[in-house]
Amino acid sequence: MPEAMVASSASEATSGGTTQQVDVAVVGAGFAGLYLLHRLRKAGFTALVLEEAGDVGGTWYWNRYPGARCDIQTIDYSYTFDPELESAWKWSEKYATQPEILRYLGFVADRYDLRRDIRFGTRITQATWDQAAERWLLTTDTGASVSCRSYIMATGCLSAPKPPEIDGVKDFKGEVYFTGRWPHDEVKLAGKRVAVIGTGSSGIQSIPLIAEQAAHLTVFQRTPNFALPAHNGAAPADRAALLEGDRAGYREQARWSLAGVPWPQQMAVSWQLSDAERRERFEKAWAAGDLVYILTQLWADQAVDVDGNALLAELIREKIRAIVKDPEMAAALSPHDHPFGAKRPCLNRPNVTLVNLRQEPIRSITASGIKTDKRNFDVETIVFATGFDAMTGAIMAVHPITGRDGKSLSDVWAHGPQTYLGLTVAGFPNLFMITGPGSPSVLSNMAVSIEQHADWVVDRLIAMREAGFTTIEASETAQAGWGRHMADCSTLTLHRLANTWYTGANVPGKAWGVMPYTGGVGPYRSICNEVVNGGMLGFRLTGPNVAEQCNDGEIVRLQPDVRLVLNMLADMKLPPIESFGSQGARDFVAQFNASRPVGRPVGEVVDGTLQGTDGPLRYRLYRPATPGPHPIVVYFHGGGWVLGDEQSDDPFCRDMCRRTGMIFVSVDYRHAPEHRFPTAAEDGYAAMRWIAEHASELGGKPGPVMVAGWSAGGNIAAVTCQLARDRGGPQISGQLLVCPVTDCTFDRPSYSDNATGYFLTRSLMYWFWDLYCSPDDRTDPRVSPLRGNVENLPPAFVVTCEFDPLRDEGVAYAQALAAAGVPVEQLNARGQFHSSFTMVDVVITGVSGRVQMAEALRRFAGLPPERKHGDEGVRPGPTASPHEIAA
Ligand code: NA7
Repeated sequence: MPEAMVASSASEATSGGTTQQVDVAVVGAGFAGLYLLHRLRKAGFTALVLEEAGDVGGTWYWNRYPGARCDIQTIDYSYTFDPELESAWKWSEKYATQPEILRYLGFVADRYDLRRDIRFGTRITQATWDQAAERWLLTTDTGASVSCRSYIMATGCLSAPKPPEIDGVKDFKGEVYFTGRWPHDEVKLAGKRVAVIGTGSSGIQSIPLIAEQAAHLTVFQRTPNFALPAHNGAAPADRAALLEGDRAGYREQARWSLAGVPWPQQMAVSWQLSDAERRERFEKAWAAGDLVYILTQLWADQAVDVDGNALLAELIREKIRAIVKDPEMAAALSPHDHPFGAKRPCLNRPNVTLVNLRQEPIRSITASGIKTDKRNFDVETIVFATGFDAMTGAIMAVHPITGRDGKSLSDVWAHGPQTYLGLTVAGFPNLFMITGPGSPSVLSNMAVSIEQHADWVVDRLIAMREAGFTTIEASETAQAGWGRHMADCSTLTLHRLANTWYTGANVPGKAWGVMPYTGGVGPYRSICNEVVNGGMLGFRLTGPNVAEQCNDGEIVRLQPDVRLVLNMLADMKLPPIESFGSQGARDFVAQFNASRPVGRPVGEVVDGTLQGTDGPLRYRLYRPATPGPHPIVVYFHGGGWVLGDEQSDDPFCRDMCRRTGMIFVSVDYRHAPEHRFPTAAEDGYAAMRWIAEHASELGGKPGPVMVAGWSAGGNIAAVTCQLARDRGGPQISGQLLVCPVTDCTFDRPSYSDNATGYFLTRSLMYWFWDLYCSPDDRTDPRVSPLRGNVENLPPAFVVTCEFDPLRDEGVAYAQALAAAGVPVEQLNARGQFHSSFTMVDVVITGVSGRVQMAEALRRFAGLPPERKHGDEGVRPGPTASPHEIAA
């Protein structure tokens, strides 16, 4: 190994040795550290990399166990910053082996002459922020210390092996190896009795190769993992052609994709596809042997919905049963306890006998082997493939990291990592992490994420230098906001449902939480850019000769899926809906609805007509698959009294029908401008009356009905309750008002806070009001129920959304009901917009709200709560908890 050569930048003697002075110190000489060094140097900073290992490579230096390979196709797992580098290196295989990746990193180090600024064989023992000097002091195990203005942890996510928490490891007389710290000298396993503990990626990759050498191999498996064939070989011609055809375009697409590999977003949902179509897609993915492909390309709900995921998991288990003939062994190898993709699946497959630790847990390790509850296994070598203290382990290995006011990072992170953007931590000025917890990191193509992080950090350092700032620090507000956004994102995926290193659950005592950012690489990149464009939002910047700058705030207040939807709509640059005219707006809505995911199946959908005041009105009835009779909910669609019909909220009605186990009857009341006030209100009341009178014929329970409605439909539902009370019935047992219109004034703050940018605009509301109701009529309780008598009304569940012009009038109505003694619960949905709850299967974060709505309706009907859909597992968290404002 070449001796480290270190740049002779300014150094000064200290009592413990010399202290080298640099602008930036980077810890780690893996993918991230190497690129950082290259960029920092080019930007004119003095920079030094400190690396514990004897050479470059990071994770790929240490993880050299037999069979170690990457699981992202290597053409994607490469640096992209220099086209000349790209043409100078050719990967030999689709999934390169560890030695080839290590050679590549060595090649990069040589090409840019990086080693001269890397101090190898040096471990950082402590890092301390010196507030007066505005510098970090890094202490090392060699005695020489480093003083730097900025300190960058490029320590990797999977680089601190998890210590084996099994009793007796020290008693074992044979040889012990860790896959994550495999020796550089040859390990002789030939003819030996070997045990491998762990069947994650490292175990599964190494087992076949160890089995080839060992006389006998015993594999100790606690949790079976999904393993897929990798079909390794040359890079697939189609992917290579795509890359070669337009290298810059391909790379750019990767940067904006969800996982850092350019695959399109799947639109078809699982229940839209037939069995045969699903199978065909699955077989194609199985044959492709591509992790990102099978994780993202089968159907849109595979990673976000328990049912959609279960279909895929069962297809994989079918494959396992077909390959492993012994049914007992096949069962032992078949994962059932976690959704596919929630643990990192493995490409490859073990074919050895194994010990199922679920049936006979390891008691201890003895001098001669491994003792389980049932047996003793005599072995000469134990290989621990037991994984890593992921994401935080390598950062916390520098201990203590002491920030401003003597704060220790391990204290700040005692209950789990808190970061701003996964890049910085409040209280730790000028400290950066590359692919830290809170960034897409391990849920992405690391090469893409590393380049983005390194570029972002170095660009900020350059900008600070130009502006005269010497410190940068995340604010507590920004960090707390990022924590909320992280939690919101994690409700979107199924990662929360598995005990994995993604959540810290693999390390006893570690705080639980989904550590990587699950919102995707492209969205994350745009957020990082927005922080910069927003004047370094959420960062405090100081410098000796400039005024302090702190543009404080939260970078993402919308729910992540709402943000995606709104960004998509903004990209479409649509003219305002009101500019289409009423018919044009109806056509637009019809077209828009045609492109949404189809609603989920219910027991039966029946179209019919009912008798309104002036003639027939259409309705659509959604019947649950369970035996009836069912309670009935009369539903009024949204659309500002102008747009929509009995089918326009189809996915919402289906979803609520499934969740409540109730009949939903969606009514097509007449619309403005053809039919102005009070037609919609009177149609609503008449329809409700007819449905209540015909409940039995419709298959419903006779007796009180419930009403529900969204937006203008919420207005009609609220009005219907007042009319039913005043006109002698029929009896209504509860009202669900989702973002209802309740009043004709436009001066509440939500009308200005959310006037534009959230799809339902203030000007669209003005237009709806103008078409439906003349100014003279607007205070009539049949259109402004808030102006009416709100006493003695049925119990209500009122939903309001933070980013909705109608938010405050919904809140006002709930408060008025409560003040009048009506039992009311109110859901203030944080980060949601007007359409969040009706955009079923698009705005997934709306699930927890719909679960609460369904529970409220069941309470109104006197039914017990029912939890039968997998997605109720979504932790409501702080997103949308109903708060009872009156009993
Ligand atoms: P993983 O994926 O964390 O796998 C570790 C394996 O070791 C897994 O099967 C664990 O079972 C098992 N394990 C861990 N501790 C024990 C104990 N105490 N007893 C028995 N079995 C145990 O780590 P890898 O190194 O394989 O892969 C990490 C990542 O590197 C991978 O995802 C790729 O991205 C590259 P468990 O599942 O916890 O029941």
